[in-house]
Amino acid sequence: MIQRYVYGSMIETDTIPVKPEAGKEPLPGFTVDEKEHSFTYLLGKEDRIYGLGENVRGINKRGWIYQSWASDNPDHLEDAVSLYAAHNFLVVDGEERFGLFLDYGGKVTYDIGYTEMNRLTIRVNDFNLDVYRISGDSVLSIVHQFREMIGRSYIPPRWAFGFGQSRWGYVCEADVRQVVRKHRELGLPLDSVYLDIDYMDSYKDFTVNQERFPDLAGLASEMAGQGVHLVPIIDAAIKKEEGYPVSDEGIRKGYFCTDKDGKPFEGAVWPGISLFPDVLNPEVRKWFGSLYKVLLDMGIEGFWNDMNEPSIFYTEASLEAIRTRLMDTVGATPDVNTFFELTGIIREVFQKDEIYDSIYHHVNGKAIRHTDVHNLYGYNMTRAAAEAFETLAKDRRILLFSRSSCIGMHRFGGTWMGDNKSWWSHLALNFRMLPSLNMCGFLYTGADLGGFGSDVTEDLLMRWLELGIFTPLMRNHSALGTREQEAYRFSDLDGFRHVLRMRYVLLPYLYSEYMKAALDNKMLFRPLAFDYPEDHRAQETEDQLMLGDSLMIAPVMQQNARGRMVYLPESMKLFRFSKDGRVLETVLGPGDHYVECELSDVIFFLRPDHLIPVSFGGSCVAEVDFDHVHFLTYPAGNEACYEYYTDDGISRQAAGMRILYRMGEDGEVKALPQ
Ligand code: MIG
Repeated sequence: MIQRYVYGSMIETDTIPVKPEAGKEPLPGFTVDEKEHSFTYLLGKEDRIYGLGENVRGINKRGWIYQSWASDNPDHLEDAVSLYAAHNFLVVDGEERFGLFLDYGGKVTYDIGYTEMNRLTIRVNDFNLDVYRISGDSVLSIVHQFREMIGRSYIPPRWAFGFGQSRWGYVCEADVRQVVRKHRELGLPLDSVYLDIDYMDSYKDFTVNQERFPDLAGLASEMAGQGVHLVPIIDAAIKKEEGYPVSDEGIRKGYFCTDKDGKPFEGAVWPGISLFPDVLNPEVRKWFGSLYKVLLDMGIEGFWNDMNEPSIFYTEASLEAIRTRLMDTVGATPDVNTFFELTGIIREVFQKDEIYDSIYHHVNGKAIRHTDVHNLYGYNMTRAAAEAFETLAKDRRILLFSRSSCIGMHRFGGTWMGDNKSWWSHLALNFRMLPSLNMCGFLYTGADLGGFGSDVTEDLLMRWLELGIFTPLMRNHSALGTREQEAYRFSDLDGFRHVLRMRYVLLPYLYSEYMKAALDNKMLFRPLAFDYPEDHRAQETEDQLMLGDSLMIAPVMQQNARGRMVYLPESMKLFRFSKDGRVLETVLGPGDHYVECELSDVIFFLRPDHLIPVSFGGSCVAEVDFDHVHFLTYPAGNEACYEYYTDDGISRQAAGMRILYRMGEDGEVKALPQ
């Protein structure tokens, strides 16, 4: 059951395609303080809080303050309160059980047992929002109802489930060719190479640097011949430059966000002083989306949208304030306090709230302060592209994912988890975000495998890939200046080859489960607590996840570990695939087990009377045989069935087949007649 509550009058977000009627009675269980702009709920001692999509900390969110405020925070530690996206959906599970969604584009603070351990206080910036309360008899039913309401999740082309190699630092054709050649020569599977900002001319969107990429269309088709897709980045900010058509036309037509006087707002990002397309305005969205055509026409079939929080390094005004402050120190003898103040002053300019306060959108003739809709920016940039693709690429799916997002964007594209670090703690953090993102409709997601910032180690990359083989987006990405982290840079080539190949072996299952999750509004990754709600140990397990109908995953996320403890809520069959071809299958009873997992081993667990369709792999998705699958099985006395979804992997309609496979008494798995 979903109930809608209206407070003031919200700025439309287009998150919910068909809104239920609003009720008149007050929001049950909450104290609503209109002056404080807050909603307060008393938490039971054992209540668990799930959700908030992309954010820091645990699967159970209790015990911290979180903020919905899309932020560019490449150095996030445990004390961050928000990351790149803003996802306003949570579920309280305990004495009562309900979901809560805030339809709102501004800043929201969730004090979940931080100020007081038994108090949940949600505070919004201004009191104009819709709140939805969803009740149900399980967390999964609540999430399902929510997902039905917000609409179907984005479906990428099937090749986007292949392995992608990326680095901020591939600056020319030769760099791209080298990556592909290395992968093909060494038998490392590969489906895509990502182009970061250096493919552009002076960081200008929709341009190509003619010296470094003299023939991008030619390169794209050469790569297609090798089963590889090029995926260029598009940044939110448009370089302000006379003679650059995007800048000129946008200025002429009034398509950029403005300052309070109605002049185009200028902020500095990679291209230098830049303008920000007013993508909240439908006409601008149409225009901005149409610009992608230039790259589609070159044979490009996928994009990643970056910097769309939007990230703004500084403005002229904020620089001037720094200059003035620094000038004050000339000739003076600064004391220690001044010294520390000065070290912070430049850094603090970055993404300052005051900058956002000075930006305006213009929608339907009305000016809207950016601060009130900040979290909707990345969503609408990505929506602009997706809506354009509906006509520019009528019949086929285009890969599209975004750094910033808000619920609603899940219909238009996927998301990656933004800049992380080559840290074991970020591997674990990225793992824990998978189910919370799924709750919010984001199914096509994954992290920068190996970590974006800082220097990776061989074992961290291997372990991260061992998680990555299960995430829909499987991309190794790293930052300029960090240690090179392509798999072929390291010594255990057999290990990396084995791990990457396992992705392709598992693809029939992974794709089938992804598609069913998208089409049926289900979660792909679930905390154990959602599947085994009565099991106290399951409720506390945050380093294992259910994946689709049949699997549980428990990756090794600790350095120098050669295995790990795994908790089984029921009996399961452990599979361990080693690089020398050995496959171990052992049934383990419920309870705790130490499971060995050498550095390049791939382990997972199969539920009783469940099946997993697998293939013999391939060096790219096109080589995987989805029509003739075979099965990993764990017969445990009952009928074991699997509903296998398959389609052509590219049509927009995604009108595939669902084939029911059943395992007979003899252990043979056969398709049931349709
Ligand atoms: O300020 O384009 O998250 O993936 O490599 C950094 C360069 C800008 C941030 C993205 C990252 C990308 C990088 N970008």
